[in-house]
Amino acid sequence: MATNTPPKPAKPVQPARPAEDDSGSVVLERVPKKVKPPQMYQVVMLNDDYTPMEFVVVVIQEFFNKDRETATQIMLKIHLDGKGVCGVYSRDVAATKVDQVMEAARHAGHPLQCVSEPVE
Ligand code: TYC
Repeated sequence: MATNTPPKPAKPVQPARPAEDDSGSVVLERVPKKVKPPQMYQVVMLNDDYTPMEFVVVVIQEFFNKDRETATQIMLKIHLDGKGVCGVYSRDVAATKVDQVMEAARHAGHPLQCVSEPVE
């Protein structure tokens, strides 16, 4: 899926359900909340024929906090496979990474593209 996927609407909080205690009084039982971990998003970089390899390596090092060795491996995977995951983040952080990469590429005059997509 592409970058600007709207967040899923939050489910309503689980209501307390009415019940009766031993004396017949109506009481509200606490229902345990079902808490799920937040949806995570992977930042995927796409290959193109024009962006220099060195630029991609530096971008991956700078914005995804990878050492040069790891950044080079990720860049080569993108170059060979057409795309590759640079990191996995919460929705807002992933969107910020995409913006940072796209702005750096635009500023340098390279066509490098990057998207975020929900992790399955
Ligand atoms: N294919 C580019 C080249 O040969 C290098 C490249 C790698 C570009 C990864 C983009 O996301 C990318 N110069």
